[in-house]
Amino acid sequence: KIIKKSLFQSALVVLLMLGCKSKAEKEVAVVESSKKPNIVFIYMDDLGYGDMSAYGATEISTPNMDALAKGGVQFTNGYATSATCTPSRYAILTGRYPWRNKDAKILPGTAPLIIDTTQITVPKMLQEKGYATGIVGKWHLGLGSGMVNWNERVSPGPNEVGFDYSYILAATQDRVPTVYIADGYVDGLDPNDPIEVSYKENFEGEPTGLDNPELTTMKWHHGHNNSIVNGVPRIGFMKGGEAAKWSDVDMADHFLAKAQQYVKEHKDGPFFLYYALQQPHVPRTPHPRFVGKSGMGPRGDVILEADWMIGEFMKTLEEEGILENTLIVFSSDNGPVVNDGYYDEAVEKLGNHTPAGILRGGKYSLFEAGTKVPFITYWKGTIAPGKSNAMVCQVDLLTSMAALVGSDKTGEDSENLLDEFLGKSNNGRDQLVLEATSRTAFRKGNWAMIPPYKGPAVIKSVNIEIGNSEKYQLYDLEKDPSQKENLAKSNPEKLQELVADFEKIRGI
Ligand code: NG6
Ligand code: CA
Repeated sequence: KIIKKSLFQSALVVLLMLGCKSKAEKEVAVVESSKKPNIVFIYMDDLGYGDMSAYGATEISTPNMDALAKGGVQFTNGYATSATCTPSRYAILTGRYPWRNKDAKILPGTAPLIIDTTQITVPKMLQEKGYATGIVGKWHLGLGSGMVNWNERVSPGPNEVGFDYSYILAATQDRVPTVYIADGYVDGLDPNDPIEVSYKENFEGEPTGLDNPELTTMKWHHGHNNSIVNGVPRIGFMKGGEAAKWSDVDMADHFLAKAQQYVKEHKDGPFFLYYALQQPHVPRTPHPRFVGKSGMGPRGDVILEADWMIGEFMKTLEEEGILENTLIVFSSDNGPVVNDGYYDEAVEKLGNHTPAGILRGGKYSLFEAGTKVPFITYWKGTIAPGKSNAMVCQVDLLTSMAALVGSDKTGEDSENLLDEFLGKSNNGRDQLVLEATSRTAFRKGNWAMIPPYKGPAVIKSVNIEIGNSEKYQLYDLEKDPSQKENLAKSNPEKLQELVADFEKIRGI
């Protein structure tokens, strides 16, 4: 190896002496790229603003997530674009508001890919700058372009929108197919036991949560009564693929191992890793070593489990000697929900824990708790620790990361907030359009405006106020972060201002 290297070096010197510019330029580019920081997005699923001790939780302790918050910039006004998963994940990767894409809503496991393969994405932009790019964990942005045959390579998918490496779960932990997909191939599939998936009807003779409750170890509360896998009734029907089915209790360890392996294989960098954990989304299935640890039932236990995974992942960065050359962005795809469709004691054992902190609403909601989430940037030795109240959104990461690596790429709705993300500025965005189950609302300065929407004010099954009202709502978040007092009537000028700006952006 050493001989090879010195041979290469002397060859290079000769080439340089000969004035062979292209080779020399190449060498410069290599040197530059080796200085570029690695970038890791750690993305939680349904972790609420109040679910971390660093954000004020007193009933649960998340030391590893807190270490990121305390050693980095902890944003108190950080947003996902949306109050559900698919649209937020669309935005974080594309820098484009999800409401511009009518397909960006909670997808079934059989939905086609909703990112245009010609569209710019964070990993594509980084690939162009010499980055290796990988995703480990939850995808939920659709796969294929119509009828997917799970027994062949499933494409287009993450590998077609910028990831050189992908190891994913297709949709959600509660949706079929309950298998991992590695670079488009179902991991561990036995060709003699092909997989069939349907969201329309069951396969003959297959048990379901609805008809065979005696076969379930977790009971469904609403939805989630189709195919049963590992005792858990899911959304959608699936047949076959027995050997490829994942083990729910091992999922967190499994993804951690893949993420660590990715880091080890790419430590010479630069790399981008999108590590999308599945917790605390339902079904909450902690590994036995975390069962009972939170005293809050499985929802608390899987938060502790995720916290541990993050600690282990950080240790790997440190052991590989790349912690100080790695920017970590930590956040969650939407706000919290306690009962999201299974009887799992989350409600009964919640005690004094408030997953949304002081915020109103939760997952699915246009109120603050739907989209305001833990949001942290951490870069040891480069980012000075501190808190920031700048308004930032996950949609801004594309343009900001482009600025970091010297790319001129921008996302349609993505602002360059690199200074904010590096803790050098407290400015943030002036305004932001928020989305929840295809409805939109607006934030400007310290104000939040929710236009009138028909429909129930509360989704009873999950017990969350989602923001529907016949009247306009206007809140002063500086004085009233819990959105208790609607000022639409008493401050018509402010309301008009926000409505006008909102409608302009929405094109209404
Ligand atoms: C809902 C599911 C919920 C969850 C959600 C997606 C029912 C009744 N509820 O439709 O359990 O899976 O979709 O969550 O099926 S998300 O975080 O991926 O957006
Ligand atoms: Ca989610």
